[in-house]
Amino acid sequence: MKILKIALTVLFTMLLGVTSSAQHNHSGMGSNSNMNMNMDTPMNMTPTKTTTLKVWGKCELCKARIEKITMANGATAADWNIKTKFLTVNFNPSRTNLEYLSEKLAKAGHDTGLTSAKDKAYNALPDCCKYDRIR
Ligand SMILES: [Cu+2]
Repeated sequence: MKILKIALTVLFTMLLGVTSSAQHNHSGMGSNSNMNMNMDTPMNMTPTKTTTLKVWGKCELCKARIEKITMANGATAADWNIKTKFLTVNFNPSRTNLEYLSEKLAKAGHDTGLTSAKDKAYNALPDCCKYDRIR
């Protein structure tokens, strides 16, 4: 019985070690592979942050694209309002940040409150998504 207890303790310690080293290896931005695993890990003590960013767009396709890009780049929640053009985003500041998300959205053709999309990126949007640019 005692041996079993020791074996379990060792196993548990090993599992803990694996989990915590896996977490440390994630600097966040490039890879999405293990994102779901880390999102709700109780060991992850950094509080998430909710903020808004103006993102220009036009239709439901824009909404899907904007939210998809935001989620793919480290956000834990994303909701773009088609009327107000505000993206409400929740993220862990140790994983991503608003400037980074903004640049990714601009690369897909969406101007934001922080970043202007290149003309080339805007022109590559489907016709239904060509919102009126203010600049
Ligand atoms: Cu659209």
